[in-house]
Amino acid sequence: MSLSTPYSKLVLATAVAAVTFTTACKPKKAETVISGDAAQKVYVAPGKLDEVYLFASGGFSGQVAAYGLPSGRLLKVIPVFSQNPENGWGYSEETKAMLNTSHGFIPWDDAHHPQISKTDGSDDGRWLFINGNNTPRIARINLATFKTEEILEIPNSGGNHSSPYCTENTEYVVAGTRFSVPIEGNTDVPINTYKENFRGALSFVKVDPKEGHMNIAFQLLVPGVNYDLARSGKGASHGWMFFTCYNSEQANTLLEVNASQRDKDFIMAVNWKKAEEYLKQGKGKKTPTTYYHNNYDERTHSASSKVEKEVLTLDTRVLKDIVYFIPCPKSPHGADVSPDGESIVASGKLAAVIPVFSFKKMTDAIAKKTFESEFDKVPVIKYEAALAGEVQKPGLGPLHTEFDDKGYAYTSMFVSSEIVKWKVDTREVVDRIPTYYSIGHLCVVGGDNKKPYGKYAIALNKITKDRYLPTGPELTQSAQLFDITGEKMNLLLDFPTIGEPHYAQACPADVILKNQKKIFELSKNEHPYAVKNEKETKIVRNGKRVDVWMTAIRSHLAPDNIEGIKLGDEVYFHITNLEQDWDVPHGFAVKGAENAELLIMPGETQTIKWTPKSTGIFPFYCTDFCSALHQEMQGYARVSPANSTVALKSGIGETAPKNELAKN
Ligand SMILES: [Cu+2]
Repeated sequence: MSLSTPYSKLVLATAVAAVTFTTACKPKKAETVISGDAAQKVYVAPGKLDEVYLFASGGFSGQVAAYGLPSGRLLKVIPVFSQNPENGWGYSEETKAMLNTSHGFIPWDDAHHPQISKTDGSDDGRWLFINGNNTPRIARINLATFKTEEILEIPNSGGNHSSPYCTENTEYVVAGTRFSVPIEGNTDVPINTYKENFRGALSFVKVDPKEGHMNIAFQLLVPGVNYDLARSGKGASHGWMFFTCYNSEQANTLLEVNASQRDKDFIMAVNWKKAEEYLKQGKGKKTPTTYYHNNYDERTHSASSKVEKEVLTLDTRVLKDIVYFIPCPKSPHGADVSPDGESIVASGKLAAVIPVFSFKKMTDAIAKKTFESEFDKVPVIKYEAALAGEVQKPGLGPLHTEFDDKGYAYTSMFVSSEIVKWKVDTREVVDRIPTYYSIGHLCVVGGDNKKPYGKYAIALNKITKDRYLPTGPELTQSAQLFDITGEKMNLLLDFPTIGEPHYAQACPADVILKNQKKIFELSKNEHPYAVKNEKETKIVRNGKRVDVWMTAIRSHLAPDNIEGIKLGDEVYFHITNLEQDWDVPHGFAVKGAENAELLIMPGETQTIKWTPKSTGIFPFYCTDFCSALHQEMQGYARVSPANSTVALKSGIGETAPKNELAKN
């Protein structure tokens, strides 16, 4: 079977056959689908900048990667939920607090869905939000600094997968739980009491419009099923969110079989404006829980953790006109909203059609109570009453849809490994192109905006058999770039990615470039151990704790000779980078330190903790090649026995310590 197999044969394949399809079939001559001018279209000449930023999740790496398009060049890995030895994230004393949770220090997670903050339904380039799946969290990255500034734990959730999605003006980032779990009262219950005791929670996280700070405004307690991807309404449907859910069978074991019984699961339509009204009327209930809220303060270059003790909840069994179900075939993965906000596209992974719902028809149906039933006290709208129409014969395994600027939708087909282009108003399929292989999400530049940029679609693939030089049992993960400016889609480029490029968002480079921060102003550095010039450097003992106020500037560290540290001491090197010039970080590493090295931006102060394990002379040095004399940017720390008489001294040049030998 080749990827050009006609649809009529493909549609006969069962889901089981489909799984084998992903590994058994590969195009014989994949390279021939590249058109002649593809190389020119992705060539970015030396010294020229890419046109688009692509932010892709690192999946199981817990990080985010920034790529330039159309070149596919990796620009930066932004550490988020996982420690990162490239710059000391999660190792430096200032950043450890960012990884605190109610389960303790969690230095690794699974990150899936980057989302650029929005103003009037378009990417504004200020922040990038991303979810931590395993220990439910949302992170906010500042796109002026490409640093993670905030991590908020999400309570009452199991698997923060359906997250984080911005509303039209980033009023909220919204997070749905993947696994329903027991929430209130006794949570130590038999697993097979799922139907009685398990519930879902949808979290609405308020975003401060100036600083971006996040707070959980409220949680909606919803029926116990599995929640999957979501999108906010926009334009006509602003004020609503659309989540897909699966496992409406409410099974708790062998979901592969037990959660595929029903023909249809649901889209949950959430009227969050209505929820806000109920909150104003005081109908929210304070529910005790524990979750961590970690903030990185750019003035002190330091993070702190706060423990939150309650959330406001609204129960949809009691307040019945906040949420509605729309039936949706079959094991739906995501609901995507067209640029005008009128069409809600559902992707049922096992469905043979793509249903497109009409926001207007849906609200009419709600007004007329055209319901077919209730599910856990939530009204279920009649399928036909909300349906605008179905995309017929789209392919196998529709998974995720994004939109361009010309009225077309692009749907990834996981099972038949292709992107299908169709017209939003007529729902007619107009083009299809293979992906290599097993595309999950796709991304169109600005593809979830009110005004998409279009031009490129990016496939985020799961499997890359035969596409790259092999690297042992695990091959590189990969994205593919398609030109979507013409009637026909054209493959331009494959490029390897870090981790799993689960989902990505892309926006024109200008949107990000205009905000770039080049240095941290030294004069505004409020870090408690900051020093503004070399004369202020010093070393202080307090019991067994030794603090070193150190500076780095091309091409020396001050002090560079330290004596009088004793075995059993804990040494804290606080290094301030005195440079005030773009792209001149310094690094710091000391022999035997358990932590990774630090990378310190111009004007910033960062701290590494070092507990020497033996006596002797320990070199330290700058780890970031910063000048012709970078190799000379070094120093020595002397560690003496615990009972030594060597005095604590430090200095540089003329002031370097001249201690005598210890007398024992
Ligand atoms: Cu250096």
